Amino acid sequence: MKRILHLGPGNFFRAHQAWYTHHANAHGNETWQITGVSLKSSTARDNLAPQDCDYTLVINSVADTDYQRITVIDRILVGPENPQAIIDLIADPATVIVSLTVTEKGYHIDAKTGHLNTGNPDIAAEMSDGQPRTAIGFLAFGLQQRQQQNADPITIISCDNLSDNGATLKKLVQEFDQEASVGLADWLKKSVTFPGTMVDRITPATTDSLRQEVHQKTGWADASPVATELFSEWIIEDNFAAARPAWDQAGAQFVDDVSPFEQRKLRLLNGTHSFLAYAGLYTGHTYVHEAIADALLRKAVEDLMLEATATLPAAMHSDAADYCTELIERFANPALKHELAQIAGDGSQKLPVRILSTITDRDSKGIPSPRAFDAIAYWLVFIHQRSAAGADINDPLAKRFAEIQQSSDDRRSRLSAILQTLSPDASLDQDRILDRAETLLDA
Ligand code: CS2
Repeated sequence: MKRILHLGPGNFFRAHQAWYTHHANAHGNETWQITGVSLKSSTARDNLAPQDCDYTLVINSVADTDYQRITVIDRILVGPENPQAIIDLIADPATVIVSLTVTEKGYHIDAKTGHLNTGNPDIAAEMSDGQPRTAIGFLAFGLQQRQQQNADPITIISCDNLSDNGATLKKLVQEFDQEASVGLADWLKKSVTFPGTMVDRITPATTDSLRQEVHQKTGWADASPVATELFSEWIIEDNFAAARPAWDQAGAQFVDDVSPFEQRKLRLLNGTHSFLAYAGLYTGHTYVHEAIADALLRKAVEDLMLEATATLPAAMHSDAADYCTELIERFANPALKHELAQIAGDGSQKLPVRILSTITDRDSKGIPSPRAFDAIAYWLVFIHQRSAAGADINDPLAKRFAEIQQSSDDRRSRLSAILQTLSPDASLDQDRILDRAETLLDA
């Protein structure tokens, strides 16, 4: 039995990687088990432990619903309760892969420099007291112990929506290593790989009505079912330091270069998702399928898809139209009940990757990006309106947004300060975005 240690055992991971691993076990020669690690809250462990970490994956196609019991997770550890147990597992030779879905903000990238944000209080604390708190800290200290104990090669896989997620994670671990003198540099080069990945499966948050549905249909009072769509895609750079599950037998693809697939997914799916979230909430919708049924929003999404497609590598052009048509069908799936508010969270971390990237690429060729500008303007309006109403904002920069709200009586300067948090390229036509946001606010 081989182990994957997975940081961030949330819904997306349970609909995606855990599902692939569960099905790969049925095909491969070797059984892989996944141990989950929650870095902050104990909720996943508290819900899953009493049911042996099994759960129901509810797969919603437009036509029907499939209820699959996934049995690949053996336990879930909670970082703050016993950090050493997690370090020991990273060092354990039975652990062959460490994977992550910790969301964009879990990487602690400084938006201005692109480097590890050593000013983050958790990163600074773990560097000074050697007690890991973040994914990067756990990796650095866990790899340090592995190097000292057995030095077996290991693969670290980021499954988050970052551009160049493998290389980015490697760079962050190297920067932590250098800054905190962990002593990993040579061994990292020799024995640790960080394959890039493109991950895709739309996975809403769990609701009480999903729990009731699962109970009714399967007879099992599952405390933690996960709903997802039928579509699933996982493209993985074939760069493993040691063994890997037969994920390809379950539908994943191993390729030499993930980046064209990753750019296409981030800019087309995630970019238009974020657009729909902010523009849809502004327009009064609650769910993605409602927003995409709104003719004006749908047209805007199609325009944004065209803007983004023009920035993709040539290899992605021939089937781009089919890809976009399928995306719109996926968004329109009413069974998913995917809340726009869920996608709207953490915009400060998501928009640079999903939208600014499209703008920057087009700007460099002198081509305007009106719909991508709109996406940023709707986000500005979202942050501005919520700040003004004193409502909670789910974003690591929430405190900064509250300060901006207090900083000036002038609306335009507050909007401009919010825009600065994205660290936009100096050449970006910011006035145009601000004008658009003001028009939306005055409408
Ligand atoms: C969404 C993603 O919440 C969001 O930001 O855009 O979680 C999206 O559903 C997945 O990346 C789909 O693969």
